[in-house]
Amino acid sequence: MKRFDVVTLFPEMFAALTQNGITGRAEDRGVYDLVCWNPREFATDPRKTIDDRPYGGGAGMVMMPAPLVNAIDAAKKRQLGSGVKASKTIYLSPQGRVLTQQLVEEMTSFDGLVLLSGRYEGVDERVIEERVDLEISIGDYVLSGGELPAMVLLDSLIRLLPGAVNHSESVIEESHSLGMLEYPHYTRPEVFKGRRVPDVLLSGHHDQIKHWRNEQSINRTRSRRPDLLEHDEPDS
Ligand code: 4FV
Repeated sequence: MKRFDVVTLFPEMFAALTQNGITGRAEDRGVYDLVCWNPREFATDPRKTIDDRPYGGGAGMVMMPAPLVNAIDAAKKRQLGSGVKASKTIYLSPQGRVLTQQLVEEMTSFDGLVLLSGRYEGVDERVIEERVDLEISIGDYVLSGGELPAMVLLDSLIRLLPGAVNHSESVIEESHSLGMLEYPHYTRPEVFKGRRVPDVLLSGHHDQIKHWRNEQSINRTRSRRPDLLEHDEPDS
């Protein structure tokens, strides 16, 4: 079982992941468990303060180091206590390495992840220096919190875990894991608003279908995301 721990001021948000769809069913199946740690419960003052004004001035607030480090240490203690060997602590932030399918596949090797979801302007830099192994960004835009990025990361990871998806829901032949965009998908009816399903898909010729789909992926990738092809031109 994978162990996921999240340090967040909004633990209730993670019900979106654990109560729904493939990620919800995977938790029910014991593929992973997810525990949230609220830094407020690790605040050191009676008023449970977890944020303060930035040194050097400027707008907004910064998350204080102590409540975060205390929460991260509690999460790591839980992971160690439940037999986790390889655990990584990840801070979700726009300053991080941009998430790709390849990076997600690399992270399936860790049996434990501690995710730090920030709020306000971010966290005190010394938390990152002291406790963070890797910073990850889900994209070059600014959100109001790190909870949605943490769920994006967890969703993309959980669906790759053994036992998470049924064979009919295969994640194997996914174009993105091949560094390309997905071919178009069709289902019944054969004609919708006068638009027909491409004949090759109705032909039953699996080789021709596979070839057509590969062509579609290459053409779409070339026209929409040529940057994805920079690395290597897949052999047609
Ligand atoms: C973000 C991203 C992101 C920055 C300040 C939360 C916000 C606020 N995280 N990929 N893009 N985080 O915008 O990961 O605390």
